[in-house]
Amino acid sequence: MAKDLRAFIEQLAASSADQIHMVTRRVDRKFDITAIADRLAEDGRFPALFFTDVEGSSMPLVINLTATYERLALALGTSVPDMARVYGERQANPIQAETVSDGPVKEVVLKGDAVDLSALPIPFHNELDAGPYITGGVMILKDSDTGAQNAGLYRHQLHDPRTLGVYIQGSHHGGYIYRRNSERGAATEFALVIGHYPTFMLGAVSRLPGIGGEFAEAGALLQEPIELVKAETVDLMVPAHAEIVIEGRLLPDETRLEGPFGEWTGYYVSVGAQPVMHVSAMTMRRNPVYYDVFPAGQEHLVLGSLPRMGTIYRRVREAVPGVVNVNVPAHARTHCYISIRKTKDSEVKRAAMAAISTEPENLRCVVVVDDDINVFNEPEVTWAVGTRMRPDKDVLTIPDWNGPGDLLPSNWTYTVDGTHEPVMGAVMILDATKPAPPVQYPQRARPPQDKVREVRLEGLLEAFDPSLLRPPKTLTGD
Ligand SMILES: Cc1cc2nc3c(=O)[nH]c(=O)nc-3n(C[C@H](O)[C@H](O)[C@H](O)COP(=O)(O)O)c2cc1C
Ligand SMILES: [Mn+2]
Repeated sequence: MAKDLRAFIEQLAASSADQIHMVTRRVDRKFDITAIADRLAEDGRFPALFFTDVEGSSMPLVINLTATYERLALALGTSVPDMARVYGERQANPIQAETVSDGPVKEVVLKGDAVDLSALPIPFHNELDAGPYITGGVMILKDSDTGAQNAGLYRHQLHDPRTLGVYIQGSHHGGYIYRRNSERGAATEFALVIGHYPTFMLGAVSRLPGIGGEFAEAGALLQEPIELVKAETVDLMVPAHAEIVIEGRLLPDETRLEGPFGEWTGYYVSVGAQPVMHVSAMTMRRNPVYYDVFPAGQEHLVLGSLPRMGTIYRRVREAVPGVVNVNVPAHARTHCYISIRKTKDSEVKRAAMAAISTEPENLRCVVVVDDDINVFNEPEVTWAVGTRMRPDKDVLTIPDWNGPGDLLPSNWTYTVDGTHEPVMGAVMILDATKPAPPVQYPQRARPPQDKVREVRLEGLLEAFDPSLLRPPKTLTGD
């Protein structure tokens, strides 16, 4: 069976009862869905939520499906401590997509006036969002110079039942393709894919050299080729096993006000004139599941960070072969923790430099630790910073490293009269490693680790018996 959205939902439900929950009570698409997810997040819970009754839509909606590293690791068939390495290694071996003649995404074909995007359960997510947003859509565009298909995950405001907006950051390929076509006065065809196996979304978010290659990347992550079918009204190939595909055109230089929208930084930043997407067709399964990403929350961060972690791991390994692991924490995509088996003091800066050159826009704080520190255990990382770093020597700040402006609010200055100007931002490298051998540093105090690994907890811990604290009964007859 091809790996698709529903295959992953089933896999998840089978993996553990806590991973996915169903909500059958009717919810309003205006904030009910994200309010429930946010309430759970307050308690540190990020289960996938399957809503069966969204007001005004007959389609179920799944949010938070891709909100934790554990679930993304499950999709990759690996574990969290191994996922950056696995991701980096698979990236190096793309698997080309295959063309097929038909697929489940064609079970229903709607064209022209028959399309009504308001039939999709597109939510309003955060309080000041300008409207409902499609947050889990992968947009496919074709590079008119090479014919290569490019894919990226971008935000799409619902303007009206057959019109969407799109915000593409300047350096991303999607924007480049659209600008180039606009310069020539040509329209840009698009296909917007909603709902697939999580690795398809990860492939679309991966930062690849040159335009295109995302489907082959997704195939590598999936370990099987993505199957593609011809779109109905545009000259593009779309995944046969998607839930929903929306097709249409962007007209040259046509813009409409887009935003505000709560972004991955946790702020509303960008509002402005952005390209407009005119819809010509929608194809889908007979019973599609609408895939939604909770923006400005952990799901947005995790989905954006794993592809970067994989790339950072690969680049750092080129610079420092003794790299052990990399974590971009789920709650702070601006941070990166790298553990290395250090042999020379210079390896710290080399590792950090490799990481920041991979991810120049977003990283603010890179912490390098020794190999005895688990980078996925943040208290341990903080402990290493507190006990192995000397702030006067081990902090390196690189000014004017990124920006000016863009999505990070600290890359702007703000004035009391309400104006703001873009400025350059800096990055900080913290060396929280011990001096390289043969220098001796005090030993870490803990029980022997081989002894800890031998502990078997099953059946070890029993319910406490309070009678143990009562005085022993005196013998009868005294
Ligand atoms: C949930 C999520 C939402 C995203 N939204 C946007 C967006 O609105 N605009 C954008 O330019 N990039 C966005 N990205 C990042 C791009 O998908 C990513 O950088 C991708 O590699 C861009 O592909 P491209 O360079 O081929 O255009 C988002 C990523 C994630 C995970
Ligand atoms: Mn690309």
